Amino acid sequence: MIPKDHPRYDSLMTREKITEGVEKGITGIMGLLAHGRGEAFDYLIGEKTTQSALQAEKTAAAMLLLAEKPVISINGNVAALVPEEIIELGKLTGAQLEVNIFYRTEERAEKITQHLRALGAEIICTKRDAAIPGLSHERGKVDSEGIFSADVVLVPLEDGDRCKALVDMGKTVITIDLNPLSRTAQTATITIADNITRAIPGISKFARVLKDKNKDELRAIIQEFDNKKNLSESIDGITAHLLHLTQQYRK
Ligand code: PTJ
Repeated sequence: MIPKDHPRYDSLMTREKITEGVEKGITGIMGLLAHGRGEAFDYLIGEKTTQSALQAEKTAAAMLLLAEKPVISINGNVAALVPEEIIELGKLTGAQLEVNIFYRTEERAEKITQHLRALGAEIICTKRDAAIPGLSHERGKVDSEGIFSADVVLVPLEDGDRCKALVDMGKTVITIDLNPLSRTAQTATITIADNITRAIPGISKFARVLKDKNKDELRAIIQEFDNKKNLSESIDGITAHLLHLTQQYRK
């Protein structure tokens, strides 16, 4: 039991969720490695949502709301960390949910689906009857009525190869990845360099505000956004945070 007044309470609770996910068979063992990497990058940005991430979250909300067919891809880490928040975002933006895991086993995919259903997810795309071109057999299988035919896909904590293959299909790809240097971060249409535990509620918050705006206002938000510039600002954010820390140590 982690005491609430522990200075690292939030971070430790997030760890508990990931390890529980592994115990329940929802999260893959590789998910622990990915989580550790995420934690390290979160330290580097100061464990807070930066201005550049906020801008990316706002743009992502506008894109999901403008999409004809938005889909949110869910893997083992996402299902363990933010299942309710993802379901809420889907409802707010009209996005369908699809379980799409990298280290695939049927058993784990089924457990994630059941986990989401138990928490109130209504429609989950579960077919694997279409293939993303350019990806080897198992890793490329998706639902023809889900990711395959989506115009906008939110793929948090995604592998770089699959992210690129989705972009190559002409889709608008939004990713959430604390590492602004990752291939996924570099390849996606929009990269949100923030912890998924903050990013999903952040996108939902913007979606609630933006859902009553007209389409031109949403388009204007998207047009203003430049992913390369935003990524460079994310890296600048890390540099500035480190500089601030070194100055404190030198005092
Ligand atoms: O459940 P599966 O089989 O689909 O597997 C999921 C993982 C995440 C294990 C798989 O997609 C994978 O191996 O991903 P990578 O290539 O390790 O990339 C995950 C990225 O997410 C890394 O760049 C991490 O820094 C980042 N990351 C990890 N935890 C978080 C995160 N980004 C945002 N929020 C986090 N909590």
